Amino acid sequence: MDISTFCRELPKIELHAHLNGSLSMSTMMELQRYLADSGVRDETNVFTDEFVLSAGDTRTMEDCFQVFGIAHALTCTPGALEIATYLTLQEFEADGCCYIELRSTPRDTPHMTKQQYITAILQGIKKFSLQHTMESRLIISVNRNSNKEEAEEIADLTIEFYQKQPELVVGIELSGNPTIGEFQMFVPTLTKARQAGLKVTLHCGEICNPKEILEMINYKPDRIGHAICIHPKYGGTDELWAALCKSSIPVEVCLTSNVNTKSVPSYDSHHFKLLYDANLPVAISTDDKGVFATSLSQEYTLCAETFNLDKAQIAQLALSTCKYVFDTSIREKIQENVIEFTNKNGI
Ligand code: 6MZ
Repeated sequence: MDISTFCRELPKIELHAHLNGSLSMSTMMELQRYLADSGVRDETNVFTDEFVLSAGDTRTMEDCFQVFGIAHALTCTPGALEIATYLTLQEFEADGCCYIELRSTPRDTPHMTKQQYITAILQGIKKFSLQHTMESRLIISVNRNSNKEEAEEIADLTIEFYQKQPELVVGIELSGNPTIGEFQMFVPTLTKARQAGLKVTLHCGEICNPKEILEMINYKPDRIGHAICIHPKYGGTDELWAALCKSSIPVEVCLTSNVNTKSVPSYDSHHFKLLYDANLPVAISTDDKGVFATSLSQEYTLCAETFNLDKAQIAQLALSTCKYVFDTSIREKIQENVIEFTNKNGI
């Protein structure tokens, strides 16, 4: 079996996937048809081609954040959002994913409230789970461009849904354009959710901001996303790198996203190698599989080919990722999936 087939068939765990960044072109087309049929005023006359960003694209990191508006126009009703969730989960499962923590930022739209937004995604997850074996959970996102009141509102909703459906809602996270907002402002809000029992993950070090990165590491989140500008080689400092190594916080690594947003210049120079060589916990993830035209198996394949990892090392990456899932009750079950596959393939 060649490495890309191996990576495709390996049971994988996705821990960093933004719903609206994960919509495939076919899902977007389906949503356009659905909205037209539902008689929703067509704000979706959008150029879906503009949605995909690839390496060498001249758009800046700031420009990247504009493209999410295209997906947002298509997920503006509860029905559309439920379909988007269902189809996206279906694609992850078809790609060999056995457990996913999908994340999304609740929005008020002319057609729904934030509460209805969360309900629609959970509806999509439940419907999917009735007919499929992949296990799906939800992490609620807080956008860095929110004000305190909005962040607080989202955290309160997250806690409310978590208390009612702890089997589905597992965490809260901070994301959005890293050039906007300050982590410190969100600390009381995130802490409230954490004290209620939710796990926390933070987008950390997507741009160089040593003060904020240190504050984030010291906050001891359950995971962090990206973790680029930490080592001195990547614009970080010895102090930050030492803090990360000491913390052992698992890092959600998104190779294609980081290259396409130009946060790292190339796959070869991606900081995955540093994290891996330092034996730090990593979870290979897609970030926005629609925007960056990737898949989880493609990210594993890229990782194997770029850093010369063999099948046993790749399988070990999937296996160790099981330890970092927020729903700890499912850990053993998904570990068994990976082990069964490796045993079957003599690895
Ligand atoms: C930071 C990102 C991101 O929440 O509407 N998002 N935040 N860094 C990234 N790296 C490229 N990629 C996506 O999905 C889209 C939202 O996820 C966040 C942004 O806030 C974006 O608007 P949802 O489902």
